[in-house]
Amino acid sequence: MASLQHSPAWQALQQHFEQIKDLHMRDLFSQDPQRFKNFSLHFGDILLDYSKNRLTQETLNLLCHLARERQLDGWREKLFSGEKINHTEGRAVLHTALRNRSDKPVYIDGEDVTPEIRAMQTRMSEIVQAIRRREWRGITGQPITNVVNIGVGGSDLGPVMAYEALRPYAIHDLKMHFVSNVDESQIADTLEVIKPETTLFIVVSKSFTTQDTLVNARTARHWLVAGSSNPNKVLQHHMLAVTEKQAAAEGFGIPASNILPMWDWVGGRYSLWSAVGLSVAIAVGMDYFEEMLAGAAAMDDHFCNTPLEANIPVILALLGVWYNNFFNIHTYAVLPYDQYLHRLPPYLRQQDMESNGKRITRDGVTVNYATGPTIFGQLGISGQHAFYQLMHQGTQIIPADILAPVNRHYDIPEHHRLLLSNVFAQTEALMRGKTPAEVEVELQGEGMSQEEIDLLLPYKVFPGNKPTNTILYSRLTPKTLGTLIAMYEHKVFVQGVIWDINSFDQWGVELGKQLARQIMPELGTHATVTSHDSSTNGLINYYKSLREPVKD
Ligand code: G6Q
Repeated sequence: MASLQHSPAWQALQQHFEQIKDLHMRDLFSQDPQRFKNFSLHFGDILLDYSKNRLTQETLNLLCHLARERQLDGWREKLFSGEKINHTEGRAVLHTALRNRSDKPVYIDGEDVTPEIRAMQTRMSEIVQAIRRREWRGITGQPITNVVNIGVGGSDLGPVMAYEALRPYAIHDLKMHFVSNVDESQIADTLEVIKPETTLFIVVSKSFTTQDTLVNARTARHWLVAGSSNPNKVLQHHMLAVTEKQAAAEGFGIPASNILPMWDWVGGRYSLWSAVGLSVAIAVGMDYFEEMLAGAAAMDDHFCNTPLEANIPVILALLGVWYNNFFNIHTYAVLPYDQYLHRLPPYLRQQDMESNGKRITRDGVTVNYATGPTIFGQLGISGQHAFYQLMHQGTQIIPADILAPVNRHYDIPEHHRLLLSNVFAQTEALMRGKTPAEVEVELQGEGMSQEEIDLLLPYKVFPGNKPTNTILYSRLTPKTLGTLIAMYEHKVFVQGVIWDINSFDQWGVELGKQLARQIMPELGTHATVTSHDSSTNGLINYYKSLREPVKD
């Protein structure tokens, strides 16, 4: 296969880009009254409108040609069939098996993993029901009222995002907490509002070696067992683990019956579908959790069986490639207009940036093209009053996904229509902009003199031509959430295939961890540190000079 930039499809796209790069979307819309129809897709109750992008039918054809040329079909087959496509770690990538609703076997090294998955789901279901029915009791016989998920990265961002997204489905007499930060403030604040007798901790760590998680788990254990004559019994009632390393969790004091499995073929940032989602299942119940899995499975089916031109994750991925590699735009915004999706941007930031923040191809060569972009975002409605200024009138172009529910969870008049009017207004404004002639007429209408108009006009012009995808869905149900998350997972996968990188390892998070392990003992002494560069030495020594005595 030709290297990416020398491939015929890439070259054709490069030529095509030169022809269309200056087209304005205003003109594309006025030339084609069917543009919305031609560039939008439906899946279930989800609509993807991608007509407000800088593309023509030819762009789309060439992008799909690129995907075919990069053998997307073959890679998709490898993903779903359990081939070890995470080649740097020698692992299969089978988070899709966790939501496979059929009983079709899924083999890894010749062994069907479906029975193990079903056993995990059965155990999850038993735990969820026992807690929700108040049958799982604390050591003093009181029911559990607070659940604390201790985990970080992939063992935190997915659960907290999904829990927040599904709050309308959660029971109210169980409070969920998420502790991820080694900064003791987070666990200290959490412990302040809960009681040991009524709290259950879930320590989520695939490796059971992550220092951030272990230090929080030790603090939680200490708090739980303080003054107890039978710490093992306390942990039996108050601490669970989700991990691949059962022995390490048992060594920590968590009884085997309280440990749910993980597998090396599930990457941390793709693990929400496993027992890593236990906190979500406890909050919303196993039925809704399974609906979320079903929503994801439906998207898996769409991804596997829909022609590329109508395949939602494929289209999203190709648009990303179009901007990243041809327009040289390396930023991308996720802007939900749905309060319950307020944790989606940080979740997708990890999913995308940890997966495709790579610069070495599958053949070990350094790429000479851009790979994963910088992802940022927050609730769109708040962003409008803040950073949208740069999106409208700054010097950069930031393509954005705008997500919004058509229907609301609460029946309070006025709010939802106001919210949605902003969704439509923003995408229109970003696309159309405002021309000097339009500004002039507007200012004249306000009664301004020509002199005042001349002064103000350049500041009031909006260039427009800013791309957005609008994703509308009926309501954020568990099923819709599952579908949307799987859609983004597959989008990231497709981009990894095009860029010829391994989206499933994350060596880049290692170096800082290694150095922290070296620095930790240096912080425990009074000796001046000289073993690093002058900045790092200077910072450590400044820390030592100001540090107040603490018990460690
Ligand atoms: C995700 C990453 C990373 C990981 C955390 C927690 O894909 O690998 O975010 O999830 O470092 O790891 P543990 O679950 O092993 O504690």
